Parts: sequence; structure tokens; C-alpha cells
Amino acid sequence: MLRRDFILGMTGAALGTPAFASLSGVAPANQATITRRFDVAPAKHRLGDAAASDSDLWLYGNSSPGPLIRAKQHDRLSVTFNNRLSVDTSVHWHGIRIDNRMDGVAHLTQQPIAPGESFTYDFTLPDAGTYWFHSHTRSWEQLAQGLYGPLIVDGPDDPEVDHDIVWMIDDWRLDENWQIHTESFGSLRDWSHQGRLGNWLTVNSVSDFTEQVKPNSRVRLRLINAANARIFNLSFSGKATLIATDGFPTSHQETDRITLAPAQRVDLIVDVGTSPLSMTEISGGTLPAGKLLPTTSLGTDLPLDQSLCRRPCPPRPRLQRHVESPFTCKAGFTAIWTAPNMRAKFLDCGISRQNTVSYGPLTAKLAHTACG
Ligand SMILES: [Cu+2]
Repeated sequence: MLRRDFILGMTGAALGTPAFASLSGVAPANQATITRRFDVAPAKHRLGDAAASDSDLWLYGNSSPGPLIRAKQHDRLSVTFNNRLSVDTSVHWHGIRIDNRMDGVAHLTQQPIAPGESFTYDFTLPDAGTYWFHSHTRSWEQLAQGLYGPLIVDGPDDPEVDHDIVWMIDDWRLDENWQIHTESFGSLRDWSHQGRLGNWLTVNSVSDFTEQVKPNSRVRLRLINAANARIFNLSFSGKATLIATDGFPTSHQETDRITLAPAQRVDLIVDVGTSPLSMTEISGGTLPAGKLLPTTSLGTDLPLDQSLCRRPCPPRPRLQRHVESPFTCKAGFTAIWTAPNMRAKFLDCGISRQNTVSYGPLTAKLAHTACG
């Protein structure tokens, strides 16, 4: 079968939101600068098997997904994009707390990068975790044509693993010639129903993706949903431990199911023995998505006990918030964070108080107004 149609009754979700207002970070003394330069250009990429035709995509650095950008927490990132497309573009850094002028929302936080022009995004990475970057000009078209890539920020508390793997999951809407279905860009039917759902499932732009790992290894698996509208329901053939969502540590939960909405990320710790561990998309049937394949030629590790914690467990979440005087806010609140002198402003409330909040390595006084 040429195509894997999986039609779901799922709700679409918007991609990308403007970041918080302003960050006035002070660079640490040992701050490194990661400098990269990518073309944003049309390119061919084979999304199917050997019998498939190349698809005409738009890519960063001639790579699908875009090239992995990896840095350490508090590093400075300086990435220049040369627009070789015939249309405007811009780049959004999804999940990064960032100055608005670097946030990439065309016509809102910056002028778009015109054809033939370049723009350098230059900012400090305040938090460790799993992030990604993608076009934010006519996103519904440019993401769907391949303009996205992973951004991984390593932190001092990262768990010790044998493999640190990024899987970007996408559903492409392809026609019978393996080309992007461009006629449906901006479809009012999509916009008024479920968003742009695709029909071809890939991990790292490969169908039924296989990644080789050492037998008996511990893997950090970083999942990123790069689809326009698809909410993936992912089932694993073994147990995984959820350690982070949307870039930030969470309480550890053992699971064999993950629901991942567009733009969301989860980080899992997976202990692989000597048998493959499969990830299957189960929303509309059972589609193989990705597989971790133990391969002895990569070397072998000592057998793992059944216990996940034979080796040091991942550290407990760093994201801790302590409010000295508990309060109840029935009306809901909005917190606006800035760093490094973090402030939070709670709306819909009446009484001001001072509290201490610790957030990773930072501790700051928090002003909030309690409800009721
Ligand atoms: Cu986004």
C-alpha cells in the first residue's frame, strides 16, 4: 500500500505563541557561543521507501528534520538563516524563554526574512530541555513542507544515559506522487474542523524508523510532535519513565502510553534489553512509528536488572515552586515570568504578598496577589 491513511477525529492545536516580554539575562563567565548558519531552501528528500519518489520539501540546511542544534544551559546561540526561498520566512524557537525580538513571529516581533536576505537569531538559553525551532511565517504551509528542527539544551542535572536520542514525529499530507499536497494549504475545511491532518507518518522523516542502540542500554528518548494538527497516541512495547514535558522536568511516571499534541515534547527514560523496543501510533489503527534496535556491533553493556534504578536514577525534577503562604485562587491566574530576576504577576486577584520561589538554580522573591 502506497499510503498509510489514518483518519482521526482529533482536535487541532495552534503552533507557536509569542514568548514572554523581555529577558535581561546576565551572561555567566564561562558562557560559550554556539554559532550556526543554515540555508532555508527547497530540497529533495525521500520520505518513503526505496520505491518512493523524492519529495520536494523546504528544509533548513538541506536536512529533514533540520540539523540538530545542541548547546549547554546558559550558552549563547547565534544562528543565521539565509532565505533561499522565493517567499518570506522567519524562525520561532519553540518553548525557549526569549526576548521578543528573537521570537520569530513575522510582522509581530520582527519583519520577515525576505527572499535573498539573512537574519541572525542571537540569544541565551535560560533552561535545559528539549525544544525545537520552526518557521513562523505562514506556519501552516512552511512547517508542513519541512521547516523545523530540534534544539536540545543540556543541563547539569541531566540523567546519565547510554544514548540520548531525538525523535521528531510528523504526519505529512502527501499526494499520490509523494509530493506535499499544496492545494490544500489554507483549506477552510481544515481550519474549521481539525486542522491539517496528514496521511504519512514519519519519525525523523523516515517511515517506520529504526535507531540502533547498544544492548542493555539506558536511553533518553526525546519526542517532539512536529505535525500541524495531529495529536499522536503512542504506545510502547516496554515500560518508559516520563521525566520531562515540554522541556521541563516533571514527576517521574512509569508509562507505556504517551499522548503528544502538536508542538509538545516529552522526555522518556527507556531501558532497552536485548529485544527491540517499539513505538506504535495507535490513534487510528496500529502504525509502527519508531524502533530502538539493540545491535551488538555497537558494543554491549552489562545486563540491566528489572529495576529501573540499578544505575543512578534520573534526578528528581528541578522545577520546584515553594509558596510560603498557601493561597487559593479560584478565579485562575496568569503568571508572567522574567529572568534572572524573576517576577510573577498573578492576575484577577486583590491582595499583594511576597513569597520565595525557587526555579532551578534561581531563587527569587515573588509578588503575587491572593484571591478571595
Ligand atoms: Cu512553535
